[in-house]
Amino acid sequence: MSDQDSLTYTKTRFVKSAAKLSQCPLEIVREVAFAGRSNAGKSSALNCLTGNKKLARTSKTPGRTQLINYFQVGDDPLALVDLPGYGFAKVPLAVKEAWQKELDNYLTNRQALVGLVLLMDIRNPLKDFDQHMIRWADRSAMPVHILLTKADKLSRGPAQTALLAVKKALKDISTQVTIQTFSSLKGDGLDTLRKQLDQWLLPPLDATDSDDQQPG
Ligand SMILES: Nc1nc2c(ncn2[C@@H]2O[C@H](COP(=O)(O)OP(=O)(O)OP(=O)(O)O)[C@@H](O)[C@H]2O)c(=O)[nH]1
Ligand SMILES: [Mg+2]
Repeated sequence: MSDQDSLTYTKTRFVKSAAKLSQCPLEIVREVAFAGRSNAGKSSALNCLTGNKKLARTSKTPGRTQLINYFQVGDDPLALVDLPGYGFAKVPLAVKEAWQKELDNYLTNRQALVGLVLLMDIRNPLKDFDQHMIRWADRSAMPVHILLTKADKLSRGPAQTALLAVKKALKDISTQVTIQTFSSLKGDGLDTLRKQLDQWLLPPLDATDSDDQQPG
């Protein structure tokens, strides 16, 4: 197991894509999921964090990530998870609903999940999907780390104003919520993100972790 103070995120590799909870890898005992509306920048953030532009597929066409994609960090049973983006308009409603159901099932029942990184475009935060996720996390006592993405699209003043506004809007949430600005393009905010992921993923893995098996 890791006895380091920080994980080496550049040592991250693709493990598998799961279409539903029952396909999620059992060997992973602890994971952090990246969630957010389609086009929020989830795959870009993962690529930036791992220094591998080809790790997660990014696209100018929203809705490209349709599966629960697993990326293992180093040799420990730890993973980063790229979730399908929500809200892609061109996907038929029935498909959207099916995905929402799978996402809810994953969030509710995945034992390995220890934290959620919620990505929101800094110019357009706290949309319905984001609020839904935050409310779910609050009810489930799941810690959330919010990335206000594409911060390079705003200058420093407006970016800080947006950060403060989101902090204020979430001040009554009782689950652990941390918020930062982030730019995959510039790499701004990477250290803060790494520290949060380390906090969630690094504590020693004990026997109780691996005893928890998810239901099929
Ligand atoms: N300027 C800027 N553009 C970004 C940044 N992050 C992502 N983008 C762009 O936003 C678009 C969507 O990024 P993705 O990383 O594919 O978004 P996603 O959340 O994975 O989208 P889905 O897979 O559809 O859910 C791409 O064109 C990216 O190049 C950023 O920090 N700055
Ligand atoms: Mg994606």
